[in-house]
Order: sequence, then structure tokens, then C-alpha cells
Amino acid sequence: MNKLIITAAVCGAEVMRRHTPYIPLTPEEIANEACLSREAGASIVHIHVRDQDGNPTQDVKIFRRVVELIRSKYPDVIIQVSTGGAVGMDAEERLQSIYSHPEMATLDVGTTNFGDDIFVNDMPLIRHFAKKMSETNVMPEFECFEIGHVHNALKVVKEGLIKGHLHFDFVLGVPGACTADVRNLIRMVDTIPSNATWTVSGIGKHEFEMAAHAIAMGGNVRVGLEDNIYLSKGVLAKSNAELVEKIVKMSREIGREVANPKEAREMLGIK
Ligand code: KMH
Ligand code: ZN
Repeated sequence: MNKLIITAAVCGAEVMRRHTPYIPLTPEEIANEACLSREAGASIVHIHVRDQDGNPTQDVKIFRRVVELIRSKYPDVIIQVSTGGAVGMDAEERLQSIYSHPEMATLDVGTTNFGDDIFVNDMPLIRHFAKKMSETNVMPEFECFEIGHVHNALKVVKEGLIKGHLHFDFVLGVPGACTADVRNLIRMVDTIPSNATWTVSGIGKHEFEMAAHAIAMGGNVRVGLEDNIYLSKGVLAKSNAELVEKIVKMSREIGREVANPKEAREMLGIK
């Protein structure tokens, strides 16, 4: 089996200090959590940023600062910025992040209910983001909250808007979207080309259960405070690194080694 690529989603857009005191908010805190995650075994860091009040923003200046801070310590870790941002942001606001010179960016490939909100990603937006990522040489990770999103991703690939290695993230367990059930995961995995790679993000209490399935199936895993704030039932994770460490342990226990950033770059076709 290939080595396991771990992605750390260190802060997201929704988790606030009232949910956990450990959520990083400033550029320094976010970069520090990314670096601690890298030390624990993550080879990709998924980055959102916050403004001075701790609210989500896609301000490219803040992304640049975080990217610079991470690279100054760990030039090898793969930086993946979010183009999802937060619900309600418009397309151009969301797209700013790709101009911070990351290796990767998320490409959300479909509209979904997102709790009480709607996270809008229609086909024109998806095509526009895909074109801009190709122009800026930023590799997309297709965020699929539903099975139909996988088909949308394959459609933009067929249209020639995305070239090169394909990498998917199956985000399962968002309230209002596809449930975190292994049968849903298998269906999604069976829908992507056999030479594509995939990871799973189990949301909330599903994080480790989905990770276990992905580790056993030969997929990859995303964890982090963006998706889940608990290390175990009722115990808050004090850092993203604790969540990454738990995945490393789970994987090694069943004999699957963890990829370092250099190996992850090779597996994903990133120079
Ligand atoms: N915050 C969510 C609405 C992404 O990073 O691309 C979108 C999100 C997905 O987190
Ligand atoms: Zn995100």
C-alpha cells in the first residue's frame, strides 16, 4: 500500500474561540499550528485565515503572511489554501487566496446545504476557479460533499480545464450533505479514475472512523480543528498536532507508513 498522506486543516472558517480555546486565529498562530502539524506527520496543510477580529477572510495579504511564516520554517510542507472561504463570500473574494503562491488550493465542485446555510458552487464558478488555478499553476484538490460533486469534477477535467494528476477530498458528515457512512465513501472512491488519489475528511465525531476506513482502503486522511475539535469523546484537542499524531499512530498500528512531504509531492505530482 502507498504511504499515507495526512492533511492538517488547522483552523477553517467556522470554528470560533467559543467552541474551543485552541483554534488558531492570528497569522502567527495559524502558521505555528501548521508547523506543529508538519512535525507530527502532516505533509499537506489546509489553510484558511482570519481577520483581526477572528472572523473568516480571504484577504490575500493575510494568506501571504501565513504562507511566508510556514515556508520560513518548513519549505517542504505542501501548502493548500482554501478557495471555499466561508458561506456567503463572493467568488472573487474567495479566489484571492490562490495569489499567495501555494502549491495547492481547494476547488469546491458543487453546491451543498451546509448546516442552515447554502454553500454555493455552481458550474460557472467551478470552471472559473479551475481556469485560474491552471493559469497560476496551483494544483486543485476537488472538495466533494456529495457524489454528484465527483461528476462535476470529472466534467471540468473532460472539458480540459484541469490537467495533470487528480486528487479528491471526500468531505463526509457535514450537516445537510452526504453522511459519513463507509458505503458513501466506497461509492465515491469507485467513481474516480483509478490513477487518481483521494483523501477523506470525516466531520465532527466521524473524523477518526472515516480515517480508519481510508487508512485500510489505501486512501489518505485529513484531520484538524476545522473538521473536529475533539481528540476523543469530551476531550478537546489542544493542538492540531494531537489529531495528526493520533492518525499516525492508527496508521502505523496496522502497518501503513506515513508519507513525508517529499514523498507526498511525488505521489501527487507536485514539483
Ligand atoms: N468553510 C466552508 C464553507 C474549502 O476550504 O474549500 C468551505 C470549506 C471548503 O471550508
Ligand atoms: Zn476548508
